[in-house]
Amino acid sequence: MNANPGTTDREPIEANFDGLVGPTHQYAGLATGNRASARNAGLRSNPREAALQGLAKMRALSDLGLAQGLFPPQERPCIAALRARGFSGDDATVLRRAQRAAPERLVAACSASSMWAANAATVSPSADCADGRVHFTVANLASHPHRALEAPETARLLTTWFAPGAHFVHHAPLEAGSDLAQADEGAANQLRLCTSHGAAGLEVFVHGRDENGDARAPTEPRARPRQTRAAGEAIARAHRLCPSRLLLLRQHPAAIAAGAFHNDVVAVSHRNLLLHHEQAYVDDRELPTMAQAVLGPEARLHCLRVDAAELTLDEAVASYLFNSQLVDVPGAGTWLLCAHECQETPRAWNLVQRWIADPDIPIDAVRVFDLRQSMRNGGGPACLRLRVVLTADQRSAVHPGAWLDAARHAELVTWVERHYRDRLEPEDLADPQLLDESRTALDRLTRILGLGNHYAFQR
Ligand code: SUG
Repeated sequence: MNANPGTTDREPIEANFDGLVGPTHQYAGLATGNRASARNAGLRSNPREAALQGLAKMRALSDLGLAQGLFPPQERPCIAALRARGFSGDDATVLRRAQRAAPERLVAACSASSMWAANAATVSPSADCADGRVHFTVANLASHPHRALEAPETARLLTTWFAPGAHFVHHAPLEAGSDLAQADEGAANQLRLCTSHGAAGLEVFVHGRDENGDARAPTEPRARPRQTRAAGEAIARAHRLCPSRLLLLRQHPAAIAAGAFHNDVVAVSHRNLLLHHEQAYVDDRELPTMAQAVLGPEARLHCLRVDAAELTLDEAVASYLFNSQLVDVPGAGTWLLCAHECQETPRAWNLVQRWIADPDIPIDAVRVFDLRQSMRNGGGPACLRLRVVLTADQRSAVHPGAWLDAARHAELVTWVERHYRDRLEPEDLADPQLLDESRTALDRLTRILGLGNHYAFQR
């Protein structure tokens, strides 16, 4: 396995680490404010197709010459979470009892939500941090029980892939607090603007709620913000970010109510380019000035603000246009990687065509991905990946099992085809056979990736 796919020079690169979809991928309607999750609750899912769709995206990026990594799925069903709720007996009994007495706990304990790696952590490149190391803060995902379960295993994985020491620093998930005052959903609410990935950048942390609001306050669920300002402040301190290169922005309540439960549903940044909906923020007037100051007077900043007249918030959420990935393809410029739903939303697709045709806008090509299995739960291309900027030395310090190339892709496709079901109904979740299949699959995966005894059931 080539641990250094892509460019050969020593320029820092941006690597994408995608969450591999797990064998219990399902539609449980668990996510407040997420329209797709609510709309598709109870549908039959296809975990095999979901995993293959995700792997196809990873393979495509790797084939384009980008550094592509992956995060293995988490252990689900999470029997420990059910035992912690007082369910006892052997594992099959725990599943049965939970299904009878607390079905909502069972579905949460089965969610494959760790696939949305943009929510795994907030990452600051070493160029932004006073100690010159890459900082990670695991997201506590405290606003939803099925997502809060992810944090401990995410922390274990990140320290395996990025060994703490000279290059990487890891921070535990923030204490969320009883009023969720430090609720944190990771990089999905972080933007970064810079001249090149290796240069110091402006980090923008986006929140839906400041210290005066309680996430449990009786607002309409779909308008309930998930991320807090206090979380951004705490992360900025922990990561040792420079205050002049930090901006905290408030999400517009209209965007949250329309289904932008994370900022990455209405905005995406890539080096000196920011693409966002005009209703993304309450007040973003400071952003261009601060970004220009960080980039320097010579640098060109592209802030592409899409008016509601061109694309409504509803269209933005339906198309997931702003959840596209923007990547530098070696020798071929900047590409926008979008979901099928973007192509199927006429005004979103027109915008993409216009941007590509405009020589003044640094987007050169578009590529469309079929991620429908994930999209039905509100997870688009950008949700599925965590970006990590790495210097050449940092890159060679990453665990070799973390990377995906054509050979590993082929191995994982065979693995998925052998171990994943092609249909899963809500009532299947308590099937002890599914637990067995999932554990067998994950056990094999740890061998493929050289992960050791990563999962609790292996220890
Ligand atoms: O937290 N959906 C996820 C989708 C996360 C998308 N991530 C980003 N935007 N970065 C969520 O809302 C749905 C699970 C279910 O209903 O079964 C869910 O958790």
